[in-house]
Amino acid sequence: MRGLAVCQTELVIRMLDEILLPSFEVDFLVESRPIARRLHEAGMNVTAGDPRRTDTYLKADITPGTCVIVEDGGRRSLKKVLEAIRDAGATLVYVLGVGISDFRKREEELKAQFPELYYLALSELFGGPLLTEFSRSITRLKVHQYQRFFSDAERVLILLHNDPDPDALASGLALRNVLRRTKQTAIIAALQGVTRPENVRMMNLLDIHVDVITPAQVAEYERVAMVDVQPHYFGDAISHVDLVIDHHPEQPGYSAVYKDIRPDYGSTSTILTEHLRAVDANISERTATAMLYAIKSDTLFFNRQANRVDIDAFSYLYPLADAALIKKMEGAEITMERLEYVLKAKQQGRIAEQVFCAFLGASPREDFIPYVADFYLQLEDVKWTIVSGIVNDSLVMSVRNLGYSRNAGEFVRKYFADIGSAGGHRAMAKAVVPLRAFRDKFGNLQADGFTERVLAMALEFLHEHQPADRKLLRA
Ligand SMILES: [Mn+2]
Repeated sequence: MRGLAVCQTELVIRMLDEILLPSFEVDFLVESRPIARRLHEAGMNVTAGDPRRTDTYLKADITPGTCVIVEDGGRRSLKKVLEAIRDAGATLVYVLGVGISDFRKREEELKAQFPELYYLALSELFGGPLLTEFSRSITRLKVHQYQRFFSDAERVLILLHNDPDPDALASGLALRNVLRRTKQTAIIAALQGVTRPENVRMMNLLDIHVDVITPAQVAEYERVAMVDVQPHYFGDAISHVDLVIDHHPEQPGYSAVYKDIRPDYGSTSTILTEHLRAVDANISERTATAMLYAIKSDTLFFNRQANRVDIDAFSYLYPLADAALIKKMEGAEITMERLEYVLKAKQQGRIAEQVFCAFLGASPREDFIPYVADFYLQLEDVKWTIVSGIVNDSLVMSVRNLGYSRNAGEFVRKYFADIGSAGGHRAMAKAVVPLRAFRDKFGNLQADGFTERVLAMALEFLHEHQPADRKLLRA
């Protein structure tokens, strides 16, 4: 493809020449004869001419297919230049802003007169990669510091939250990799082991071992790290922690020697991918597979709280991981036991205005509840699911929605925050309420009465703050 670049600055010319050749054949047009001469002597295709005159472009032989790049240093004469280019018949016109502080405004101004042009700002084109590089060097510094701090310990502990999920498991493996340790010298542990079948399957397929330990045993380790969780989670059980890496909102009231908390990240594995990249670590297929699966699972395959960094980490890990193994881990979601609860929900559940509500009764494990909630959200006519059950002496409720209506977290907080724990995101939320507290507030409801009551709450919540016409659209 042929290009003509209309520039004033030598640096811009040299840069474009370096970037565009040899994929593009580019001629440069400059106003200043001395610059033209100098660059010509340096071997570039540079001619001098008046950029405000149409015949300059006719002489340069531009056609509607020529890509014309015009440097914009903020001069008033730019519009004249663009007019001349248009009159000469060019249609592919790019304006490259250099040192324009408010380039959006400048773009708007120019587009009012030349709607077909494209505006690119040099700062924006370079900003991304440059900032990534710089923030990587900050990460590198941090990683070097904690690597050193952990290096002289004989055995270190990597502690995960209870019933570790894929992100916790993968982060454990990743941190062991950053610390350059083996399973003998860096122990991955939790106070309560893995129960969800798909997570057990992940552990088996990837041969991940999680020790179950007591808070007293934590104190036996010279260095303690926590991943995907922060010390407040354990209450007073753990008195000392050296390193915390987590993507949940930062909690006050604890001190750690080092921490890296990034609440805008979709997973802790994303943070650890950056740690590994910052120090150029070799990532084994096993670790990459675990981390890739973790990012997928924590962001519900980029449906929730995923941002550019998660997608970056994903594409970095993808070629290193075993895709077939990930497929196998995902299939592990469906079990006979879970299908029993799906059936129960079908018999007992109610649906109104695209809200599906069901009460599963006593459930031996908590994971049946979110599983059933996720399951029914797949139905074509369902936009919200609210599934509850009783685990031990508490009512556990999982709420899911397709993400473009009201906030699921707000729903559980509104009705249950005063009697239990309730919280979550826009598209998924959870409440855990002691049965006694629930009965005190709502009375002693039987299964059907319970479902009706919750459904009524959901509809009330969805109808609030919604203009009538929008309600119809979404119904
Ligand atoms: Mn996580």
